[in-house]
Amino acid sequence: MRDTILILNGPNLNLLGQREPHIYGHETLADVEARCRTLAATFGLAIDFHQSNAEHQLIDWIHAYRVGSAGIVINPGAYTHTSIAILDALNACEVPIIECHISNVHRREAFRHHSYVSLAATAVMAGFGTQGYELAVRHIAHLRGAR
Ligand code: CA2
Repeated sequence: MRDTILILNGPNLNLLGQREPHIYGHETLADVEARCRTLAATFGLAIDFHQSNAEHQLIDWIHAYRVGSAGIVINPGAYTHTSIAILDALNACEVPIIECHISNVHRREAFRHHSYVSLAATAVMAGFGTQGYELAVRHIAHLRGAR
């Protein structure tokens, strides 16, 4: 647990690589998972990687990792912009939280410009494509070195 990063993906991200490649790229979530695992291993870290379309499931995973894990990387999907429940769960966390968006939400529709999750996040990534997940893993490894 101490050496494990939880990577969470919210609604519709199971479709990654299958639709809207001009926004989200061609990689699937399985590709992202594999690259994060390989990178994390170089830091002696493990990855627990999950996707759900259900808000309560995401919250249950956050609760399970909120204390004692290496950190949480979360792409909450559209819940970013709507979910006070996910914000409350993240506010109960004692570990670093990296909010990760594949697209640059600030170049998109106005409703994507506000994030509840950012109120609890240690750091926020947007617009790095799927590479953002690896950058987030790298940053958690960096923070651990500093702890
Ligand atoms: O840019 C991101 O990573 C987002 O979190 C993705 C969410 C969107 O609601 C946020 O505003 C920004 C949407 C995820 C939908 O994922 C799909 C992937 C491929 C095809 C269709 C949907």
